Amino acid sequence: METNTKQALPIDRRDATLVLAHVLLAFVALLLGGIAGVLQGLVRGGLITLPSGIGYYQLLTAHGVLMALIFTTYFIIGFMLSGVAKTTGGRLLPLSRKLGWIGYVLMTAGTVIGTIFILLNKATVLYTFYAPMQASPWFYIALVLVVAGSWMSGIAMFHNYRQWKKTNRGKLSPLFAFMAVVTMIMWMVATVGVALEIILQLIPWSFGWVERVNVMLSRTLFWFFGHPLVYFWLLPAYICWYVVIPKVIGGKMFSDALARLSFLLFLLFSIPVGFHHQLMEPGISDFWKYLQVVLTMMVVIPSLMTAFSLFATFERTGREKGARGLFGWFKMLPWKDVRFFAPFMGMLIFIPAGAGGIINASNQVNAVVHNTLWVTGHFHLTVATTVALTFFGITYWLIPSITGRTLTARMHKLGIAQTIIWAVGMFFMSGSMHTAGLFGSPRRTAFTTYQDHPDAVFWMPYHVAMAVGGTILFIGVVLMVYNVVALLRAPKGYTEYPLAEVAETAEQTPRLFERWGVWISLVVILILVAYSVPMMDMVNNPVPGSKPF
Ligand code: HAS
Ligand code: CU
Repeated sequence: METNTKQALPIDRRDATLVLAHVLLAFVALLLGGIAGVLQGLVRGGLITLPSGIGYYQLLTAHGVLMALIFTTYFIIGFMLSGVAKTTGGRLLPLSRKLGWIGYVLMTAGTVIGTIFILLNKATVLYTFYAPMQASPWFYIALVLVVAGSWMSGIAMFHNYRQWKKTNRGKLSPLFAFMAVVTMIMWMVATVGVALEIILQLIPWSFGWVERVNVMLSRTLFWFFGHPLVYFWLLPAYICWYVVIPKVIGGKMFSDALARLSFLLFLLFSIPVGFHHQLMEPGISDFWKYLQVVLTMMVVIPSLMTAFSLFATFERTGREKGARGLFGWFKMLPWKDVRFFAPFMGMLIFIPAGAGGIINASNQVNAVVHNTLWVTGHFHLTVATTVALTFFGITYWLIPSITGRTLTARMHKLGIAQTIIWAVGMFFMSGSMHTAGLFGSPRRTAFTTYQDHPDAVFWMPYHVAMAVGGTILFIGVVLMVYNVVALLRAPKGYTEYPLAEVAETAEQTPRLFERWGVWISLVVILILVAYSVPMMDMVNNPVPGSKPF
């Protein structure tokens, strides 16, 4: 029995441990972040007051940091390390494995220090840590550790990929590894922005070495990172959609070339678009905002390509199974398989979520929605539903496959129940956020009646609905954590690591797609075009920043 399970693991046992360590810490963060989330939802709905000693904004910071930064990053790195190991020889090379562990230790040190300072109320600056709100220097140092750790794991993935290319000269790399490499290159270029902000501006300022920071510049450096950050969450979900889902539904991938091209377009257009978060800010001239809005619309294209590719995969697979009529294929999808159902709900919800993003990006309409709960609604659909449900869907097969256990029928049922609870909770919460936002209810605010302002009367019922949705979602968090524990204790056996093949009809993939020098140069050129002049303006005409608070 023991030897059997040993052979059955899809990746080296030592790598399986590394991956599991990442995935489990991700779910610890999800649980802690979920507790903060439900409490703040109840406060905002006017249903509870917090015990003195805990602040609303403190909880909001804990929620944002643990969910959006910690849960995602650990899960992404664990998942991508597993897939890179699986597709480049079944294991991480010794150097890669070592880097993976160094990365894990650095990230965990950062997470622990950061969480402690948030709990001490010394880092109540929300997950975007805008200056002139100031945190303890240790909070910023903690963030540097998390980013530095993620870089180690990125280098680990590059190393495995390069060695594979060396020993398989002239061959096209495995698609999963290629996608992981694109994701990590994008992440590394993007984190340069936030690293400059933290190291050159925020740390010296919070130690008191300098009195003021250039706030415009700091926000610009943040969003240079902040927008690609959202694609750092999305691309691993897309890896699952492109590479895993076709296999799970019993079909083949529509096109390898199209999948790679969409990832390359994300690499090019994810970064030079940060101004779409700053459309309402002074200090950036219209021309540069306009240019970045155009580039934002460019980055929508690879998502539309992804939607097309998925529909094609679903329809073809259905027809091969004998589906008839225009929509007969729909019924052929494996609705009772949680590996499909959870990510599918993520895809479905990404249709309105992405449409909301295009609304945000349209300059004039941004004036209506910016800084309202609408935006909070937008990102709870994108990252907290599309991405989160896809990650949950991955968990159901990833944990059993790397621990040598089976995904039982009972687990499928629990997973489907979890997905439905999540979707229903989010329908209430995010739906109310969008609506209240259109009525003008601001984001990032604790409970208030605005001195009984007449408009606040419209908002209140929606704030209560948000709290109801948030409570349902919290049940979803608890059930998900239960599911993770149940997966760890499932009966011993074999669960496949599902990776699809490409359809025979697909086009050949152009070799140009792996000429990294070309792509990285284009990234640098686009960034220089979109950012150098406006950033020089900010440096040359600094607005004297206010004193920290
Ligand atoms: Fe966003 C704000 C624009 C996508 C996350 N966004 C945010 C914030 C977050 C976030 C966290 O332009 C708040 C930051 C803060 O704290 O201030 N966003 C966009 C645009 C897109 C977009 C244009 N966002 C995302 C994704 C996120 C995310 C993805 C996380 C993962 N966003 C904005 C803007 C703001 C913003 C402004 C600033 C607002 C402000 O004023 O502050 C696009 O990338 C969206 C493209 C997506 C699509 C959808 C394609 C659909 C697919 C599914 C296919 C479905 C299938 C199912 C196949 C066009 C791929 C089959 C169905 C059957 C029925 C069979
Ligand atoms: Cu953005």
